[in-house]
This record gives sequence, structure tokens and C-alpha cells, in this order.
Amino acid sequence: MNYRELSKEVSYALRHAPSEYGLVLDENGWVDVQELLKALKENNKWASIELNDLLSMIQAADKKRHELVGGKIRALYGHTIPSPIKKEIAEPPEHLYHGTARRFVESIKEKGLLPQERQYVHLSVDENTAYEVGKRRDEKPVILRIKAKLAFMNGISFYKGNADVWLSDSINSEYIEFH
Ligand code: HQG
Repeated sequence: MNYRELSKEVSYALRHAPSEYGLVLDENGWVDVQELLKALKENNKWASIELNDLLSMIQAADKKRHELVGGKIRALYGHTIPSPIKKEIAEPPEHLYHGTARRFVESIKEKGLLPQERQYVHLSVDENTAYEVGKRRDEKPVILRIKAKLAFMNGISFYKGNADVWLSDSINSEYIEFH
């Protein structure tokens, strides 16, 4: 089974379009794993899928995108569905990083970091991770350093995605280092 392809489809279902799969996420983004399997099986491509395939998919992935616990599965970040996934507020480290495209920098200077299509702004724990994120949009990405702890102390909410990804509400440019 192609776990990369499966992971993309599971992300699509759990981040962007649960209703296309007849799924309803709970407020923390969870769905019953049997319901997801049932929905996937309707596609010939995944007709033989089993729980073990989802476990292998998570294990084989380059990033921890999904979490499967106690018969439920969810995406850990990236959601675009209209109803917000509830995340627990957490105190971030002093600095976090955001990798972006050169063409977005002027607008970020002006408006700060905005979630855009997603429910939260996505931040990285280190520069290397931010670089990889930015690379998706620009061969020479710009790495912004975010004064995360200060922003948090001043009332901006932060949330944990996984070990490498933090989420936050919009961050105005006073907390962003652009050099
Ligand atoms: C930019 C992937 C103009 C922002 C990654 C980014 C990540 C602005 C783009 C996760 C802006 C949104 C999320 C402003 C922000 N003006 N542009 N004011 N504020 N932007 O994809 O952070 O592989 O929604 O810089 O690794 O790139 O899918 O966010 O370039 O963890 O698991 O607007 O998705 O993970 O793009 O990526 P995205 P992101 P997966």
C-alpha cells in the first residue's frame, strides 16, 4: 500500500473535507477510526484497508501529522474546516520560526502572520524545519524568527501541534524579526 498517498487522503479527510467522507469531527478533531476506514473502503483504491495500514502510515510518515489513540484518529494541525478545532493553550519557547516565500514578506510586515486558509498560524520549533516549510513555496525561503514567549505573555494564544509544529492565533509584526 502507498502510505504517502494514503496519508494525503487521510489529511484531506481530517483537515479539509470530512463531510465528503460522511465524517463529523468532534471539537478536538477526532473521528472514530472505524468510520474513517469504512469511508475509505468505498474507494476501490483503499478497498482492502485495515487498521494496521493506518498505524503503518503514521509510522512511515516523515512528519507526525496524525494521531491514533483509543479507537479514534485526528489530524494534529493544518485544518481548514470552518468550525474551529479546539486546542489547549500552551506556553511556547522564547522563539519559534516561520518559513515563508520572499513574495509574502512585505504583506507579513504590514499585516503580521495570519492563518490565511487555515484555522491557525503554523510555526516551527527550529530554523531547519521552518526552511523545509518555506521550501514548499519558494526555492529560497525566508525564515522569520518569532518572539513567541513575549507574544504569549502579551495575550496571543499558542497551541501545540506536534513536537516540531506550534500553532497560534495571528501574530502582529512587532513580534516578528525580519532579518
Ligand atoms: C503566508 C505543512 C501574506 C504564510 C507545513 C504561508 C506546515 C502570509 C502561507 C503546515 C501572511 C499560508 C502549514 C500575510 C501568512 N500576507 N502571506 N499577512 N501571513 N502568510 O500552507 O505555514 O506537510 O496555510 O507565510 O509543513 O506554509 O501539510 O501555511 O506561506 O506545518 O503536514 O501564507 O503545512 O504541513 O500557507 O504550512 P499554509 P504554512 P504538511
